[in-house]
Amino acid sequence: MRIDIISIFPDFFEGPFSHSILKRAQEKKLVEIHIHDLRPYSTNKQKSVDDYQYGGGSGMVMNIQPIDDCISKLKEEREYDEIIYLTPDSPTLNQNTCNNLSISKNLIMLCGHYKGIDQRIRDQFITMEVSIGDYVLTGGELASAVLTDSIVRLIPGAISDETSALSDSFQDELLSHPIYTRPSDYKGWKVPEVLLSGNPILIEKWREEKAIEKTKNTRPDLLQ
Ligand code: 6GU
Repeated sequence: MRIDIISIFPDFFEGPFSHSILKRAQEKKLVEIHIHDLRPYSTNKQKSVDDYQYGGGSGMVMNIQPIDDCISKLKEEREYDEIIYLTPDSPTLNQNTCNNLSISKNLIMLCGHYKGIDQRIRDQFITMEVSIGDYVLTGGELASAVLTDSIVRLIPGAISDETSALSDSFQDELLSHPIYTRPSDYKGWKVPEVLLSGNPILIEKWREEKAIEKTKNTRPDLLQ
């Protein structure tokens, strides 16, 4: 998989993609992540990438030209499965969308800033719009890092224990059951007896009950 991220803060991504599973997935060549600084694409003298809003109103709008040139150049080089714009005024990301995107070959993610991008970019280029939740971030960078993480971990081989991605919360519409590790007794706080029983049938039954109980209490909407 190849992911091209377009941003006016390219340095932002030095952190999120250089650790743990995302780092290893790149080392194993399961994914190539390319960050594109939008500013050099601007053809005006000040290299500006935003301007005032037609019709008035507070907040700047990202210009068409630098984004057009950047996306057009990328599209000349390869075909993209999706050109994604990260913005809060979009459908909310869920596990199903992550699963679908995880089988893509090439993806572009465009990070919005200020009030947003010129609508004509959305009309002409964007094939998919994603929000990561009902709250507002200062820009699309964090959102694209979240989206990238959620997709890359699903690429076969990215997680050493593949069954672990399958038993994630949300993969089967249930939240995860509680988990424990050693010691079995810490300051008198004990691990549930059944997990020490060695009986896989009882353990599976307990985990399912706990997952349902957890989902009922925390996210009843998932059980609808
Ligand atoms: Cl994708 N962008 C911004 N700026 N804020 C958000 C978001 C995206 N998703 C939720 N909040």
